[in-house]
Amino acid sequence: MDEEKKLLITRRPEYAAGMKAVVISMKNIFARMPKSKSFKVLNKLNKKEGLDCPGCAWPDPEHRSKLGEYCENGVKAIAEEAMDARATPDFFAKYSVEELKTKSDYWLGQQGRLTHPMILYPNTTHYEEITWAMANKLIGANLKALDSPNNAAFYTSGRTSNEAAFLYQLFVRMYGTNNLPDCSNMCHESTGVALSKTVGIGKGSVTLDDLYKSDLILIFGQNPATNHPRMLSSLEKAKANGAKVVSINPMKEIGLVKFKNPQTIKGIIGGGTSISDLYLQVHINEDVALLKAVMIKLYERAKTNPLILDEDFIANKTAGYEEFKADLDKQDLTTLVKRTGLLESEIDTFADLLAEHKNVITCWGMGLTQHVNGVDNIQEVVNLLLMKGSIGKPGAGTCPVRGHSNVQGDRTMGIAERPSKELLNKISENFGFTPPQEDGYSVVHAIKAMHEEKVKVFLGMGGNFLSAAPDTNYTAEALSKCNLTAHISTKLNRSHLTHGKTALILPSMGRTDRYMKNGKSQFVSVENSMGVVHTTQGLLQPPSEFVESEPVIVANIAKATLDQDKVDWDFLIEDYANIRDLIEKTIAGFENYNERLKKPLGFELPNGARTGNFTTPNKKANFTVNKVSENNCEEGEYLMMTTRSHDQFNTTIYGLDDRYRGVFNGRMVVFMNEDDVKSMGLQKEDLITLYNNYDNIERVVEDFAVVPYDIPKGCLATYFPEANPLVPLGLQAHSSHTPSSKSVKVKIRKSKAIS
Ligand SMILES: Nc1nc2c(c(=O)[nH]1)N[C@H]1C(S)=C(S)[C@@H](COP(=O)(O)OP(=O)(O)OC[C@H]3O[C@@H](n4cnc5c(=O)[nH]c(N)nc54)[C@H](O)[C@@H]3O)O[C@H]1N2
Ligand SMILES: Nc1nc2c(c(=O)[nH]1)N[C@H]1C(S)=C(S)[C@@H](COP(=O)(O)OP(=O)(O)OC[C@H]3O[C@@H](n4cnc5c(=O)[nH]c(N)nc54)[C@H](O)[C@@H]3O)O[C@H]1N2
Ligand code: SF4
Ligand SMILES: [Mo]
Repeated sequence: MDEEKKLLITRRPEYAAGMKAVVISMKNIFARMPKSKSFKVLNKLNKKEGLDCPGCAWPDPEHRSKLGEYCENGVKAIAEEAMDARATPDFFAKYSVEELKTKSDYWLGQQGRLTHPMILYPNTTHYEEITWAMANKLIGANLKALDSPNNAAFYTSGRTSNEAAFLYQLFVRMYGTNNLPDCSNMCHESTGVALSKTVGIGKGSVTLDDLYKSDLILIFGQNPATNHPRMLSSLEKAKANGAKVVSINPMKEIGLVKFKNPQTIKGIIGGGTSISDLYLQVHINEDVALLKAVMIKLYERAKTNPLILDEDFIANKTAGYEEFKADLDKQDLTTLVKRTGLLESEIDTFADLLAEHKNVITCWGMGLTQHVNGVDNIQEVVNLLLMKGSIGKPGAGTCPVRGHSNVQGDRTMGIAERPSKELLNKISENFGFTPPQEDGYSVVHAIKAMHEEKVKVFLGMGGNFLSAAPDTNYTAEALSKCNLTAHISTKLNRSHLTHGKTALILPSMGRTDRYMKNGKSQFVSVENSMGVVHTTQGLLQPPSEFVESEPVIVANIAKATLDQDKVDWDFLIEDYANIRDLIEKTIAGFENYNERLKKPLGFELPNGARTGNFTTPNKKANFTVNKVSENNCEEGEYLMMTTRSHDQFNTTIYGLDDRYRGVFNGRMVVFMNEDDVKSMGLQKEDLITLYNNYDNIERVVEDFAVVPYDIPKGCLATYFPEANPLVPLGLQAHSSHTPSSKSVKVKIRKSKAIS
């Protein structure tokens, strides 16, 4: 990949995937590792008892394709982790931290796997090698020196296994804090909050089988062709069974239009499968307005055909219906329709589809969660499902599509800054200490606390906190104020370069690495987006003898920090089955954990909403009253979303193309409606500056090239993390505190010509 190549903006392709996806994925992996090694891993990828893909959390089907049950982006995730390149101590001796800061995220990633624990001492310029023993001692000493355990924050990113996550939260709580901010806070937290309140479980209710049985699938704010590519195969199967699909998304995402499945003859030589029967290009953050409008129209249709609604379900299984209905009756349809930016006839077609079909599934991604009213968005989706009685029965329900491959499992294991009383009681019962009871810091709270110098030690279990977080400049200041920042990482990233007074990089094994203990190869377990827990086993030689597995790293930090004898950390890491025995005792739903993991497909966790047993306090599914968004842009203001390109996994940049949107060799772009481009006197590829002014602070990013695109007027799209400096920390969802990175008001001006 050549970073010097000129930006190229072309027409979008007509479909997603096809043979091109296969060719590109193979090119990508062969550029990073030998063919023999590539095939060795790919042969095991997503096989029963094999290696779980480190990419997204989309579940594996029961019957796996002989051609390989993985996608282009799964291959890229493997290649990025298992690549042959190495960032050794020599590399760190060659480049100062200041020099590394000038490099792109893509370049940093291409330097390869980390091989040794490294330290940056105060007031020095280069990372140097350190032993594990010294590194652990330093972390322990820094943690012990704090006035209160609440002066430390312990971040987690969602690739961490169940075993490592369980040990990590146990260590953190024994140390004495619930400061466990998590990538979930920036991701599906709004989902967790909304679903817990309305249906009693913060996870989705459907299985893959439900998708195949559904008659109508609604996909809100999600781009599966890039972020959950195998979801397209599941949608193809659902469509073959007769399901209709409606996509609700401001941007025209090509994978939601047409898919060519490279695993079928039809996909290779045929015309492919049309995915969406209806594509609603709603204005950014007007999903509540759209849902209200379509629900009003459903009631109109129900006057002549009451069977459209499930009155029995509403009467027997739900609460809050009167308030919900009374509020809906007060809404003005014309105003709602106007807010959506859609034609009323499009909303009529949507209402007809909803009226004609009984079993509805709603899928959603970051397009619903990352708004100030993110929780309202999801609660309103639930209202629609409840009207239709479409939850708790086959072929219907909620399907939030999770991001990281084990983000859901990490939460189940107790990575939570607001833990349930049930979890805390179990910990106290099993481990003989009283865990902290007060809420800890979420991501945005942790950033503020670091900035205010209330948090002085930051430990990251995976992830790239600086680049993932909002308000990049403020977050950088916050991290710089810490005494110690330490990251357990597989690859070099920007969070290692904006650091506390002392900084540590602790090299970790990833999914693909084989972990041997006492001559036995250990496996770990993970939970997918549909609540199925199963094993994953690495098979490659780790990058160096100094790279440790995550549970071992946690156990050794715990030993260096805690003066206790309640947990025998060495025994736990002797055999990971010992950790699973403790999980079984502590976390509901994990009875016979070790035994049940022997089943090739793993096992399903209990899910009340799936069976119609709502575990809310009133034992009902709850209707709610939700407000439409409060985004009213003034003249010259746009609403900007930050989204993913096809060549990235969050802050890891695999390449510089976004081929499904026709953009090549560049990421500093802004997608804009063609009329807006014209009315601003701009042209394709003009460089513009984006800026805003929240809380009297001007936030600015410069030199983004204009890409005219099929997106509603008044809406802009940029890539994450390049546009994160524009997302104010204070702009966050009510109740979930998720940064509002999909609706940021910005203004634009032409950048000064570079002479
Ligand atoms: N290859 C790859 N796979 C990934 C990731 C990755 O970066 N790369 N990231 C992983 C992670 S952690 C996550 S959380 C998921 C994310 O997966 P997605 O949820 O698909 O994430 P985004 O790319 O942020 O895109 C969200 C979609 O929401 C739309 N959208 C934006 N604003 C609105 C709105 O107001 N309303 C509606 N209806 N739609 C809106 C955008 O146009 C876009 O299509 O993917 C996971 N999988
Ligand atoms: N503006 C904006 N901001 C966003 C988003 C957005 O849509 N827009 N999306 C948000 C979302 S949904 C999420 S989930 C967050 C993601 O936030 P994070 O989870 O913090 O970010 P990642 O980029 O996934 O983390 C990548 C790093 O994880 C490390 N890593 C990878 N695999 C492993 C492993 O197996 N073990 C260990 N120990 N380390 C590993 C590598 O060092 C790599 O550099 O970003 C959020 N930020
Ligand atoms: S859909 Fe997700 S989990 Fe499956 S192979 Fe692709 S990236 Fe991996
Ligand atoms: Mo995410």
